[in-house]
Formats: sequence, C-alpha cells, structure tokens
Amino acid sequence: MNASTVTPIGAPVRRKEDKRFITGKGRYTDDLSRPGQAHAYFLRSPYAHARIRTIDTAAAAEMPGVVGVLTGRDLAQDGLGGLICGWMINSKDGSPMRAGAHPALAVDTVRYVGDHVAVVIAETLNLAKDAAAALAVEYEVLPAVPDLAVAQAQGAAQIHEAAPNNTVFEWELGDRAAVEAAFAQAAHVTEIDIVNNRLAPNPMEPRAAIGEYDAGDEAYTLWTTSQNPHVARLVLSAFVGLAPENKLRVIAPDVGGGFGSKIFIYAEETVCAWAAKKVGRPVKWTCERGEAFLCDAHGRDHVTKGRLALDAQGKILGFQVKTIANMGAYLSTFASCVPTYLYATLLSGQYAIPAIYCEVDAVYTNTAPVDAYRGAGRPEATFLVERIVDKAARELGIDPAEMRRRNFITAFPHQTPVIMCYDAGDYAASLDKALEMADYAGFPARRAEAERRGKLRGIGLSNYIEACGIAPSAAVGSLGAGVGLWESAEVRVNPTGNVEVLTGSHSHGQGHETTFAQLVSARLGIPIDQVTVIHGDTDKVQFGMGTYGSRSGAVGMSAIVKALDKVEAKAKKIAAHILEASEGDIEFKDGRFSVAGTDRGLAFAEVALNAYVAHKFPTSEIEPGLKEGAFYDPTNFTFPAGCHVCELEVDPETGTTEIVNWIAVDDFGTVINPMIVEGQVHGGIAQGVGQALMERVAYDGEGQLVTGSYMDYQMPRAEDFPAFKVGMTETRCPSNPLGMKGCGEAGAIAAPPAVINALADALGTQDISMPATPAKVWAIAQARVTRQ
Ligand code: MCN
Repeated sequence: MNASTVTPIGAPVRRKEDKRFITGKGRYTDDLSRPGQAHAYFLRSPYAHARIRTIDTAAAAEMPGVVGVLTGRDLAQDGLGGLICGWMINSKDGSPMRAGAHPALAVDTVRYVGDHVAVVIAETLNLAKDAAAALAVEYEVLPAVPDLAVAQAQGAAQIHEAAPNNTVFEWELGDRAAVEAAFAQAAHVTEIDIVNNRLAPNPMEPRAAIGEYDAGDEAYTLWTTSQNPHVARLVLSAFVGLAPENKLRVIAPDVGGGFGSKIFIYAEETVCAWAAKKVGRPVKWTCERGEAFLCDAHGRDHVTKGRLALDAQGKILGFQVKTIANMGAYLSTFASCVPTYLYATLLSGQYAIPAIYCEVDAVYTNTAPVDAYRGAGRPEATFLVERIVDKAARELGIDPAEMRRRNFITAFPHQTPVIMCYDAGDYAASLDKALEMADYAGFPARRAEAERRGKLRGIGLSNYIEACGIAPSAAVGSLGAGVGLWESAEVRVNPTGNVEVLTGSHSHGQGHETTFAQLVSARLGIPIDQVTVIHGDTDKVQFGMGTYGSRSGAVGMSAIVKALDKVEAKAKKIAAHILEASEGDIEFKDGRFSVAGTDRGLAFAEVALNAYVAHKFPTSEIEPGLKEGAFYDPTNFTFPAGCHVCELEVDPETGTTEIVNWIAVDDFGTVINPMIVEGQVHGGIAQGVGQALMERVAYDGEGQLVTGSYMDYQMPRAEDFPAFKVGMTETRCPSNPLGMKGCGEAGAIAAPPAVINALADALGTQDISMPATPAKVWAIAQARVTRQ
C-alpha cells in the first residue's frame, strides 16, 4: 500500500512518519536552537532528605559565561505556585488527600536524591556545570525513609508535615461486608503477596525543554517533550501561574517515546519557561540519561496482599486486596489516580467475581516521584489477578486454562463490583485461539523433551483486561475526578482538495500521522499522501487532552469521524447546488458525490474548489469554505482484553530464563492498521517482560539510587525474545463510532503475569517475585534440586 493510494481501514499501511525518522530528519526538542539561547543546568540534591540551611550563589554568579543563578526563593518571590499534586482522592473516612507542596525548585527542604536545588544558566552547558560546582549549599542531613515497608511505621522520619505517618490517603473501593460473607462460605482460600517492582520509563529521547519570552508580546513559548501540550499549558497557566493561557504557547515537536513519563508537568520545563523571562534569553535544557534515572517519574512500586475466596469447584466468590502504593517524595501530576481509579477498578479481571474489596494506602518515601508508566495501575491489577487465579488453580488441582474458563464473564454489558461496566468481549474466544496457537495440548511432550536436555520448561497464561480510551466525562466524573475528558479534531479541506487534520492527540511513536490519515483517506476517498496530520502545538490546535491511556484511537479518531461527518454533510449541500439536485439525493462514495440513480457527479476536489473559490452556490444559504471541528466525548471506556501465553525454559545451572514461544491474542475491536497495532503489542510485551525478568529501580538504605545507569538497570533487548505470534479476535466496542479499543498498553499489561506464571510452572513454586533475575531463579532451581 503506497502513499498515492486510498487506504482502507484494516490495511497494513506503512508509517508515513518513518521516512522522516529513519533519514534523520525528525525534529526533536534538542534539535532546535533559538537565537541567543543559553543553557540550563540543575543542581540536584545529593541527599535523600535534608534541610537547606543556606545557598550561596555569589561565587557561581561570577563564573565565566554565567547568565543567571536561580533558586526556589526566586521562584517563590515571583509568586509561582508549586507543581500540582494529582487529583484529589479522599480517604475512606472522608478526609481529603494529605499532599505536601511540590515546588519546582526546593525552598528549604530536599526530599529525594536528584531533587532540584538551583538552576544555573550560562552561555554553554559546560560553563553552567562549572558554575553549579561553585554553588555553596549548606545542608542539614535528615533521616531518610526510602523504604516503603517502614515509611508508615511509628517513628519513621516525616517527609511532609501535611502527611502524618507519610500517608497521603487511605482509600477503599468495593463492599467489605460482602467480601467477608464470601470468605465465610469459601471452601478454599488462596493468598498471595505481590511486589510490583519500580520501573524507570526510559524513553529513547530524554526529556528536554526550551523556554522563550517575547518581551514585546509579553508572551512565553515552551518547546517541550510533552505527550499533552495543551494540558501542560493549562496547568502552567492555571495552577503554576506562569502566564495567562493566551500568553503561553506550548509546542511538543517530534517526541521520541514517553510511555506515560512525559504526561506530567516537571520542574525543569517549568523553570526553563520562567527563567527565560528572568534572564531575558531563551533557556534550553536537555536531560542527561543519569538525570532521567534520577528524576523522570518512575512507575509501579506497589506492595500487595491478595486473598481469593473460592468454592470447591474453583468458582471465585470474593476477592480482598490491600495495597501499599509508593508515591515517592512528592505527588506527581497524576500519581494519585494510578493506584486507585486506574488500579482497583480493574480487579475483577475477566472474571465474574460477586464481591471485591480493596484498600489502598498511598505513601510518601524519600525517592523520586512515582506516576503513570505504560499501563498505569492496570498492569499492577492484572499481575495480581492473573497470579492469584493461577495459584488458586494449582492449589485446587484445576488446569489454569480451565480455571479461567469456569470464571469468565460471558454476558455483556457486565457491571463489576468495582465501578467498571464492561461493554463487550469474548474472553473464551481469545483463550481458545491462544491455546490452539500455543499448542497447549502438546506442552507436556515439550516439557519432557526439555527435561531430557536438563532444562525446566514452563507455560503461563495471562487473561488480561484493561480500561482504556481514558476520556468519558460521565465515567471519569463518576470516579470523583470532577473533570471531563474528551478529544478534539478539526478537518480543514484546502481548495485543491487535500486535507489537514488538526488533532488534540499527540503522537510520540504510535503512528498517528499514518492511522489518522488512513482514516481520512478511507472516508473521503482521497490518497493518503493528500492528508497531513497536525498535532502538538497549542497555537495550531485549539485544545486537546493529549495521548495516554490508549485513547488516541478510540477518542481522538472518533473526534475526526465527527468532524468528517460535518464536512461530508456540508459538501453534500454544495454538491446538490452544483448538480442541481436535492440534497437528499446526493450520495458520497469512493471520493465522489453523485446524484442517486444517475451518472452525474463531482469529485471530492471539485466540491472543495467550489467551497472556496468557484461559489456555484448561494453564500447567503451556505457559508463558503470547508472546515469543520468536533469534540468527542465517548459514553464509556474501551475494554481491550485478550490472552497471552508465554512458554519458557530455565537453565537450572545458570538461572537464565529463555522465552521460547509467545502467543498474543488480543481483542482491540475494529483494527485500523494491523501493522501498527502489532508493533504496539510487540513493544508492550517487551516492556512487560522487562518488568518480569530484569528491570528494577533500587535505592539503598540512605536513599541513594543504585540503578542510575544502564550498567545497573537492565533493559530487554531483541535477543531476549522469540518472534511473537500475534492473533486477533474482534468484538466491536459499542461506545465509539469506529468500534475501536485501545492497543497501546495491552502488551505491557498482559506480559508480566504470563512470564511469572510460566516460571512458577517451570520451577514448581509460587514463591517467585519480579524481576525474576538469573540469581533469584538459580537459587530457586538449586533449592529444588536439593529437595529432590
Ligand atoms: N490503532 C489501530 N486500531 C486499534 C487501536 C489502535 O489501528 N483498534 C492504532 C491507533 O490509530 C494508533 C496506535 O494504534 O496509531 C495506538 O493507538 P491507541 O491504542 O489508541 O494508543 P495511543 O495512540 O493513545 O497511544 C498511547 C499508548 C500509551 S498509553 C503508551 S504508555 C504508549 C503506547 O501508546 N507509549 C508509547 N505506545 C507507545 N509507542 C511508542 N513507540 N512510544 C511510546 O511512548
């Protein structure tokens, strides 16, 4: 399928944007330079917890090339507010969230290693670094609490005055009494302890920002690596108080991955914009990889106890969950939603569970802030559900696939006990297909063959479900968030018939420039190269909510569909006049407006030309031009679901785990571009396997980050994977016009339990935590040999 063809929905169209990226023509923030720009370097706290007694900036300010040295006190003097601290979550006793302030530059206390102490702005980055070394900061080191397990203990150091016991909230969801009743009549109870290890997001492009201030217009421009530039502008304007919205332009040009970590409003971007006015020069900052490990918001970091009540046949009667969620030293922008509304609402998994009760404590520690990372809350929930169901199956002697089948939700819509109403799905269909593709029946023979080679072979299932397409105002509002989400689009038809689509979504690796154009091409019957997708600039696109929660397809593209409906309706009116027919007789098909039952018609481009210049219609009746906008607010989330199967072999001599087969069967509803969707699934699986087998952010007892580089933090590589086998099932999503469900997080959600269930199967123990490193696996394998 090439650029000069009309691209139908469902075609594996190659990514339009890749030509730019693979020929080095991408324009990332760090590729940009502004006339007269200076460079920022942030002095960061070397301590996990300390009081700042004094900062002496005099010597640094005198260093060669220094343009400015700014601290938290300068920021406060200018009346700038702190970074916002998440959505309000009330504790179960009704009391509001107890959040401490989060200044962009610390004022009197630093709370994690890497916290922002001061910024030096100089002619070059090296001069800024040299001057930062001359800053004299006197710290009074305070006891630090980097460990989640002790943060709530009596006598633990207090991180924020506002949060006694370092507890931000104690939240609950579900029906405690109903769950207690379920346990009272259970024939069997399965219990599990889970650690969802802390992860670093590691986008290929580190964060970067350039702030510029135009003293003539009294207006700021911020180029930044954002997944949601409009939300960044709104927050910087309404909460931080940097400038009125109409005096602040935020541009997120090409962005090289985010995985959630670029949704948040960070200190550095805020400071670059503010400092540009202070020093009267554009200010540029590019994060170094070491700084990214220290300061990009981390993901996951939950400690959970789960209990499952079952009858004698393995039917689930009730589920009880207690989770402690690490927030880090400050609440990042969306941190409070992750272990609550994005987590506990998915605890029903794919199963008909009559009663669920979940408690979540959100806890401060002296570590980097924790927020959304690919999947955000849903991988944590899925890991818990899919591990405990698997463990229960093995305790009851039921095949794990059969156990799942006995508990599947089979009728839709299905109201779970934890808010979500699943709209459509066929979980047995994806399980059946996955088992067939995996040759599940043939596994015992493969295991026996592996054993003859001295290898331990295991197979693991993961039947995940997630709520994505994060938008519906009705649902988001009912979650207590008090805000609505939606997406906007504008379709501008040019006089020559080519089209610009402006979207509030932001593409940073998901291929929107292709799939969005593919939709417009299919709908208007014009070649895909005649469609340009514009995003990421608050001066071009009126407003948008950005990209996260696998929402851009289901929500962003639906807004485009609405705008296209309006374009088509207006074009029909114009065509009717030109063709001297009644509007009701005009049909639009394959890029042509024709009078039903005749051979009279007009190409789309002819109507476009008329709309602007030829005017063969009365402009008193129909306004000239062909440009329409729309906002789309769906009625529900989308609920992608599927079954992933991991088959692996462990070498008991070395503890290494080799994944030998991976089956992914996913239901994403209507698929616009199967090639892009498969790529999304592959990337997600890689990140999920990374969590399961190798990735972990670790701090020592004093709160020093000990995984601050790729020497210590292991990322998966291509050689760690077999070729994934991806299959699809399809149930249409009823809450958007295209019937789509999101695909961008599915792999990361599905993968960790598939791996750990397979390892548990191979090693014959349920006592295995993530990341299952070779050292851990070796110790288990050796203990097993000793037992035998
Ligand atoms: N799509 C499709 N058919 C479907 C569903 C989606 O063809 N049924 C297409 C969409 O048109 C889009 C792509 O698949 O081109 C992903 O769509 P969607 O699932 O709606 O997800 P978003 O575009 O909203 O992307 C967000 C999602 C998230 S939340 C994370 S985290 C993530 C991910 O995307 N971060 C990524 N994938 C990533 N991929 C890259 N390369 N980099 C990141 O940072």
